[in-house]
Amino acid sequence: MSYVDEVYQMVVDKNPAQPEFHQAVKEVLDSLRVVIEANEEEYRRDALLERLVTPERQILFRVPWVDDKGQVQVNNAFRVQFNSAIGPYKGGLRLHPSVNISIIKFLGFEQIFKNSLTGLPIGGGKGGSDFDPKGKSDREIMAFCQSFMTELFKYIGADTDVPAGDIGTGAREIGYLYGQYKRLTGLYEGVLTGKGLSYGGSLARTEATGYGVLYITEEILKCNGHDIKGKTVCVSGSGNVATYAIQKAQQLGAKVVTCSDSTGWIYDPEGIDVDLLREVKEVKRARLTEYAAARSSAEYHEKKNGEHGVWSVKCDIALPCATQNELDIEDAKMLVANGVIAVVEGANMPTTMDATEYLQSNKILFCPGKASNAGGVATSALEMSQNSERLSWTFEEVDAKLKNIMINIFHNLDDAAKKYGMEGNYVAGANIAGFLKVADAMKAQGIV
Ligand code: NDP
Ligand code: 2IT
Repeated sequence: MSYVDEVYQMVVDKNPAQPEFHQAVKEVLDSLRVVIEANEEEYRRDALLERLVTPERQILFRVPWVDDKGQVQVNNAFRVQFNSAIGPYKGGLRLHPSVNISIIKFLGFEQIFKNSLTGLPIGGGKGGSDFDPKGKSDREIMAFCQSFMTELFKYIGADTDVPAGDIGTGAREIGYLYGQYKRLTGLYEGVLTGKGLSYGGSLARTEATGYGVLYITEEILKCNGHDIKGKTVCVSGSGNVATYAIQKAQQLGAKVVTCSDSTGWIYDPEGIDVDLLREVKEVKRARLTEYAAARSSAEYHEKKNGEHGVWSVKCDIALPCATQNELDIEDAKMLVANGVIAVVEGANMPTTMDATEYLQSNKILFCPGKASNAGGVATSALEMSQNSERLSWTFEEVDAKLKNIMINIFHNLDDAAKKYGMEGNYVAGANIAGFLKVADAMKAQGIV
């Protein structure tokens, strides 16, 4: 058995019932084969892959809190500090009922390579809880966040581990988490990113992930002889990433005709009205039915199992921005049949492995999330820099840096794919480029 296959088998055997983690490891290791085989003796001797797939530290804890009825609730919470070879652990906190150790480990593993691709000094980590923020009062959200931080604060710090937002964790949650960290430690430091602008947040961090997806999309299209202007775009999701992906796509002259949430999706042939979407989702925290009710050009479709949702709409560019494994092989076939040119992932691992292979074998430009959604964490790292120097940069300054980072990411992964004989395979390019820096740092730091 090859070294890659042995390590993958070890991951499956040692981490049973963690399908998302297995999937993320398989995708990365498979595309690293050429690099691993060229250095097999050294990597085997140093157990480099075994160390890479094993988190440095996993913290599992309970979060008790009291709901508005006086009932005590208990949630499971996680922080996986995966790899600190190139910098302090960095990665978001996901709050969603589906959260478990498999999901946090897949996200933490992906984050290692993503953070490496940004070119900034940040290691990989991820955390979260199976707490469901939907339908909770502000007081309940605060009670949960304070209890969560009362345990988490022991393990994080501006130079050790810096959490941020992810699904279900936005500005409100980061604020409550920050307040409790400060109260417990007495430290006013950049321990979280995605903070509000009045207490150390960075301009453009809110927009960064979605904007970054579009900056890289624009560059990919340009380098392959296409122009984003005038293209039709299908987006899934209607949260932080989706909203600002839609906004930037429109600013670049594309027309975005769909968005979705966990219960349904919108087809709006006149183009999604971002201001209305923000009002419905960010202010009212309501369902997309409210968007449809307020806009005559929009059709609302209830989500149904076995149907393709937003991927059934004809488009040139597809941007999955909701959650993992939301775009499967049947969706991929539908997109290809409808003439899609590019699929660029805004979410983490939204495309199943067979769908990815199908898109690639049909010569669709396919960019994996660890490259295309890296603008969020990159701007988080810029927030850390601003906190360290106790200054804040203008929106234009941060946005220009973000754009530059996204363009560099594309050229790094494109070059890596070419160098290893896989031109146009951006999955392999991203994994190889991300891996090489981390492997080099791990080697230099010895067996730790
Ligand atoms: P939000 O919580 O702001 O939005 C998530 C969106 O996805 C909502 O529309 C939500 O619908 C939908 N969604 C979530 N879970 C599911 C599910 N299980 N099935 C169907 N729909 C679902 O999260 P973000 O926009 O921040 O994150 C979206 C994706 O982008 C995630 O994969 C995240 O890991 C990734 N990401 C986020 C970054 C960031 O900076 N925020 C950076 C890089 C990647 P509903 O409202 O009904 O729950
Ligand atoms: O998946 C991700 O990159 C994020 N949720 C953002 C992480 C961060 O630290 O900004």
